[in-house]
Amino acid sequence: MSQQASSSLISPKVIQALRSARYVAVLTGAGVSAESGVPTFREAQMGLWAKYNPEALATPQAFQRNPTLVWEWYAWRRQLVGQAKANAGHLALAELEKLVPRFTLITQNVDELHQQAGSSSVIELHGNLNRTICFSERKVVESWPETGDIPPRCPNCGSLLRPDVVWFGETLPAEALSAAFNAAEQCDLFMSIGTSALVHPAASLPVAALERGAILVEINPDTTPLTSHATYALRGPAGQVLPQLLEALPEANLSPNHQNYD
Ligand code: BV8
Repeated sequence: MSQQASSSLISPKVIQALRSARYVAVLTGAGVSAESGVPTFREAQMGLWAKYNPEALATPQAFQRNPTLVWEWYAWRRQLVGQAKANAGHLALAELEKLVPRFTLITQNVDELHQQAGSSSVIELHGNLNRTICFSERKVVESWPETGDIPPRCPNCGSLLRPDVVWFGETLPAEALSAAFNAAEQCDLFMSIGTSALVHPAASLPVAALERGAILVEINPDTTPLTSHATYALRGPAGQVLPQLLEALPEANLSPNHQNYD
């Protein structure tokens, strides 16, 4: 049964679990970037995009039906992300990586803010909206002649260009996905942070960790389908909870039989 804790009252048991962990795997979602001013994927979109359902826009069908609209949506998100700064939650995760024996960061986010915060190896399950690929060749295109076409066209084959993100109905990058499941299956502590745990196969990662006996910590101001399965559910914003976890980590008053791994 999960222990519900508000962010201001993180039980010493969570700290101790984190302190004792040999291998921490983390899955982040759009909630981790919320405090950087990047709207989460499912919260009402802002302004011009308020009338669109992101799930309906993030599909190859939507792009083929209206490439200009989908390209403009990503261009709007790209400029939002371009102005965003990594927040205290991103920075705390970059710190945590240095404090545990083994650490893997897996993200569903496409905003590159974990890399901006200094996280060294980030598994991007859903791609990266700062990268552009050719719709047909699926190869990264670094630059293209500005012809005013929206979307621009591939300088190599003339097909439309698209953001290098995984749309609904598209398979995830095989290497990233298998690395993510390896981490989930080998870790002894899994953290699900800022995700509604609705999108598969990413949402199966915390379950895979639980099935292998890992401790599951969820950090989210709201409940999700995962909350009742979490060993510890910390109910608060990542930008507050993660720095508190980091602060408490070194001074954790460990039980006498704690085995020091460092
Ligand atoms: C695939 C990139 C083979 C583009 C995205 C099994 C079961 C059911 C359905 C499926 C299944 N297998 C496949 C599917 C279909 C589908 C799917 O999962 N559908 C769901 C919606 C039912 N999956 C796919 O199509 C995947 N492809 O599996 O291929 C296949 C295909 C078809 C059928 C079978 C197999 C591809 C999925 C990837 C889609 N691309 N994004 C883009 O970004 O534009 S997913 C999109 O959702 C984003 O990447 C986002 O990251 C991701 C997950 O959402 P969250 O990150 O969780 O964001 P959300 O807004 O939902 O939640 C934010 C959370 O943060 C909330 O809980 C909130 O409370 C919290 N929060 C808010 N503030 C804070 C906070 N937390 C902490 N701190 C805060 N301050």
